[in-house]
Amino acid sequence: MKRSVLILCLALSVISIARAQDITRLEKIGPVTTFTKSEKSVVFNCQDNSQVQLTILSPDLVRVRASFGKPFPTKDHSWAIAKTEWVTPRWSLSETNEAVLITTDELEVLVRRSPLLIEFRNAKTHAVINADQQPMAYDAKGLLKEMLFDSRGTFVAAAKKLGFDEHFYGLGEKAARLDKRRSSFVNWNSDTPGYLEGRDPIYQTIPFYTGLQNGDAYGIFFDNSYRSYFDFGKSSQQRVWFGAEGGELNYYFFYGPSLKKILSRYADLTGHMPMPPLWALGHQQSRWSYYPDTMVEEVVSEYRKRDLPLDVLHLDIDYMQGYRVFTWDRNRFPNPKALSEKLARQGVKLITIVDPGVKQQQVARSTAQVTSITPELEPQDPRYYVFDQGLLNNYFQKRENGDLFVPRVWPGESVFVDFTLPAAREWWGGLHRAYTDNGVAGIWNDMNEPSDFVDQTGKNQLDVVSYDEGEKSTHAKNRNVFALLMARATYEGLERLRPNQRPYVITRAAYSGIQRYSTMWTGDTNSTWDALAMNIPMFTTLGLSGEPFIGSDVGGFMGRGSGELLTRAYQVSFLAPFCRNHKVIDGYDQEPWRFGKYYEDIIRRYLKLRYQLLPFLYTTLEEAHQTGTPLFRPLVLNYQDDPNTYNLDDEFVIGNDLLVAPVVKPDVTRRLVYLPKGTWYDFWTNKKYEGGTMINVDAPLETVPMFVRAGAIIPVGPEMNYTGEKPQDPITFIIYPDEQGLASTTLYEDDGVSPAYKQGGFRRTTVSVKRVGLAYVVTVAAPQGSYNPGSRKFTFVVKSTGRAPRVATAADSGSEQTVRIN
Ligand code: MIG
Repeated sequence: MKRSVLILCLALSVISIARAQDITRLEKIGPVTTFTKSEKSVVFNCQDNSQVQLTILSPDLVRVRASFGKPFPTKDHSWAIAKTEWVTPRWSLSETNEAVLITTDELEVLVRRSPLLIEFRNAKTHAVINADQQPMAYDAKGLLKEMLFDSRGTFVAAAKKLGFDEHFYGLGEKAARLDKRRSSFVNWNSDTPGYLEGRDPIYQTIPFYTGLQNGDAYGIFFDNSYRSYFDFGKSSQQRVWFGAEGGELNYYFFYGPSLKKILSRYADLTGHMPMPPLWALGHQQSRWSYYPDTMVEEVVSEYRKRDLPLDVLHLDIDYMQGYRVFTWDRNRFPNPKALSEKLARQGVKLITIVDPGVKQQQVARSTAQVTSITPELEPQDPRYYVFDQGLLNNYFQKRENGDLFVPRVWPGESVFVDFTLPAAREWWGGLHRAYTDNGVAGIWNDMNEPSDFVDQTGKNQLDVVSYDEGEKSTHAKNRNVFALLMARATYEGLERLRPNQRPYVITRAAYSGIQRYSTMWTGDTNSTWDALAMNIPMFTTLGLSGEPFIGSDVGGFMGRGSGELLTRAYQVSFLAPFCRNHKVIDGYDQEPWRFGKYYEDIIRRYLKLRYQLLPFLYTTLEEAHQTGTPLFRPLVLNYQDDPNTYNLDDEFVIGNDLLVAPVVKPDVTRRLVYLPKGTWYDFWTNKKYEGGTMINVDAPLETVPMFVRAGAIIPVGPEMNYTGEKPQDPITFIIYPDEQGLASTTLYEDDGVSPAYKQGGFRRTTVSVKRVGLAYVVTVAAPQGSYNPGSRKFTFVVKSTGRAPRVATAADSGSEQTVRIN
């Protein structure tokens, strides 16, 4: 009964929102009267006093801004943008009575004067890539007022023609399938435990998508942090539209034609993911919550006893004194430093959760200030140093009437920091000393939508004011960037506290640009097959949205799983960058051994394989850092000319070379696998397949179907139970020759911990192989970079069908060398 009422309410609200959002009723921007050209942009003045600005940032990147009914404000700021200074490329302008044409080496932007319509075309072929379906529009008459979060906003929107065969990717974390065609989405960071497919919005806001038609891709980043909407042809077959409940119509247009090129440009614009520490690629175990310290030790020793790989153990909210962030519960964790040292001897690091809610603890005026140098270890009654300091310095969010904003979260009545204040960010970052001094290796940001138990829609925060670079704006604008700024404060704090170590942060909520500061996980999933199946499109979609370091609670967070589900979940996540098993407080235990030896043995095998593949995974991760191309990819990213990949969301590729087709249904031991054109080797049997077709393969619980691209070389290291347990010696290059007998790769290595890689402290080793007669000749090029991995051996293994692999070994000479495999 309760459920059906809920469903009815949901259905009604969907219908009314759809009607409310008819953007054809909005006021269209007026026709162009005049325009002015400057060194990098063109400003169009319109009949209705609106202005439109096109800025040429690079030959494939143009920014479009519109200001309705008034000239542009002087302030132009976004928390998402990393690069504001671009070297203006060569471009030109020509005009006719009807239109103005802007041309770069790659793009033509045609601006029709009346009505004002923008069209993007390929500069070489003049083919239209993307065109306005109606002029940019705004809600001059307040038609949509009722649906706004904050009625003081003005809805702005742009509409594009929907291609008959156009496919859409991106928007970050969505509980949806890969291809977003004919669906619509809302962005409003929300705490949505146990979300199911179709639940929208969930935790993050990444207003960036790519469109792909006839193998040609473009991207649009609508950089507006207000609640935003994207409709990829759901409400109408004529148009795609996007809009927001306030702020500017401000978007960046990227031209590919390749998706990879768009992702690389998006990374330039919003920031490249820095290299995380190598240990972050290790297996991680979490639970809400492991305590006291002896329980933590028990879990770790169980891992070691059972010969299961583990690098990180997470402490969820119960390690704190009454959920006070930056404190330790002294009964549960009397000596956190000793604990972290003990774990370190077993190769395990600690990550602690940090929520944004600071317990509101009003103090008696007479009480003396805490002067301890380790306040995090002191009893926090009667004074809680974090609340004290924040209050004293005016760092907490306030309502418009000047009252402190008091949400209710885990510590009870709490306050939130105004992270738009630079001084508050610096203070918050510095507070992490409470962890780093105690040997904690990384920080896990949760509840940063920000979640408020009083009300999850944000209404309770409507009039909360943030400094916002002096703009003093309210929640409607700041909600979606709260987590980005909290992660930034955390990252920058860790950087200052431990300048010789790469910070490691995990976040639940986000806005575009988050990849500069944090990795992410997909929040409170269910321990169900449906939720597991969604891992694949969610991970690949995040990768296509500029977030390469992602993962999900392995086995699912809520509800009771099973051995089969957990095993299949590992067969998806053992190749995800973030591989952490985590479980809700009242759920059935889910560590790898909890369902018996049969499942544990299979899980062990995949975890061990992950650790062997670390040289390969790390190399692919570095590619994400450099180029923005994610590690965990949908096939369409590598094969965008192949329509068979456009909505394929039960397979993925790691980098360019390893295709994985997991089973995400119960009781299934065979499945269909689509292999793109080219030759593929079965990872387990070396059997060769010709791609471009669907094959039917065995997939018993022990085996996840995996295929290696012919022409690839996969570098692997020794088996390990934690990163750094052994030197990477030997590095084994597993060679999968193509039809011509060729294969190649470039291995990336660095020290795995320090920021030295930014100054050339890495080693790149290119290995190429060719068949000469019956033998194979391997050439190892002289390595690049100043990192020295020390003396070690290389092993070369040539895989071929139907015969034993051929092997040769040689010492790594540190310079160019040739090895013959007979
Ligand atoms: O209100 O810290 O998504 O991973 O275990 C729940 C307790 C708060 C939500 C996170 C989950 C975590 C839990 N948190």
